[in-house]
Amino acid sequence: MEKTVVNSWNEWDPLKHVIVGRADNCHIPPEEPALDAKVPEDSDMRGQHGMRPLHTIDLANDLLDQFAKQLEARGIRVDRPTPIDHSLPVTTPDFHTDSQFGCMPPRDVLLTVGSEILEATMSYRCRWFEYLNYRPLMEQYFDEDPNFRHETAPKPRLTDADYRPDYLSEKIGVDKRLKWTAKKFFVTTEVEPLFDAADVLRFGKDLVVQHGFTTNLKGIEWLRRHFSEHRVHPVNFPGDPYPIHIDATFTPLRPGLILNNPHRRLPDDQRVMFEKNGWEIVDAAQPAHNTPPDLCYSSVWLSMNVLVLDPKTVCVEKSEVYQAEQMDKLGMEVVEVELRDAYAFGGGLHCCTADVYRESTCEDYFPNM
Ligand code: DAV
Repeated sequence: MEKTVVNSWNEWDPLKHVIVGRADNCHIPPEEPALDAKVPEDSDMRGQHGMRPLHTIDLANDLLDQFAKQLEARGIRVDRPTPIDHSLPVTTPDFHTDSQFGCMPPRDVLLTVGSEILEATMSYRCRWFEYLNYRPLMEQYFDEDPNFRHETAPKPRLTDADYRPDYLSEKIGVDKRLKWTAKKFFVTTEVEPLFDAADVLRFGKDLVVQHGFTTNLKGIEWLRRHFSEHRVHPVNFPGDPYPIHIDATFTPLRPGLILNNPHRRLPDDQRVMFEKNGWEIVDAAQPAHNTPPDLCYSSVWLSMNVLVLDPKTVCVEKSEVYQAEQMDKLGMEVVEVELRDAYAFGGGLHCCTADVYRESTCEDYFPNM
């Protein structure tokens, strides 16, 4: 077997080793404050919880297996998590929830920066133990790569004090949500550091972190102190009524080029660092669908949740024809991957993967600050 190397500094350098999630035993978690704030008010998921229908799990797993095979055929090593029993409740001295979630989106939990993989605090109670799905892999990498740094962020208490009660109402309405999110009045408070790994984008020496429902300012401050050799930039995207995770909003494709969701544009004052350094931010193509699949948390903008294999090659979901067309125009070779029937399990092609190794070094792409 090839030597195991944990190392990845950005979102685009040649991918050599990756984790692809699994849909096994995935649950719709019971209501809890942070999750309620995220589930769209008209969603078919409101008021139901429990294991997802078995035939949908099987279908999602087929697609994830097929994606893993496609990557392997391109010479990329693929590892898979070991699913824990997501039906088990979680009880800590501070909270209780009747079930957990799943392990389809490793990107939400694992943040790879250089030779480190950091387990995020997470911000939903049902995701408190999600890192356990990946522990067998972390233990293996620890044994196989003497330079691998396995880190974990302080486990949050996730008491009610972490969540704004204003968001508990089921009938807030999109207008009010947009006003609140524009003011950065998010569901999470600033009692303790909270972040999901999928709110972070890696640009070599710079980390760009979305402040929103799943990551608070204290979480960003924790990341700043933790990655003390990096520059950490908080960003937010007014226009998103449910701001969780940056990867259907802002998608770097290669040095100098980023796709931005046209409904969630980066505000002018936050564009300065990109403009000063010759980075182009272009509107992403329209999604091919008007609605997300059934029982899905994410928006139709999973169209731009792509996995870059190298600065010239990108995996795009097969039905997302407009996104693929735009990639082609931008000079990227498109690898079509069928994944839409797995979206409901935690997201798209970027969500369902986590970097282990990209052939990359820590570069400074923003010398003019
Ligand atoms: O647009 O619903 C999805 C991101 C999932 N990691 C959205 C964000």
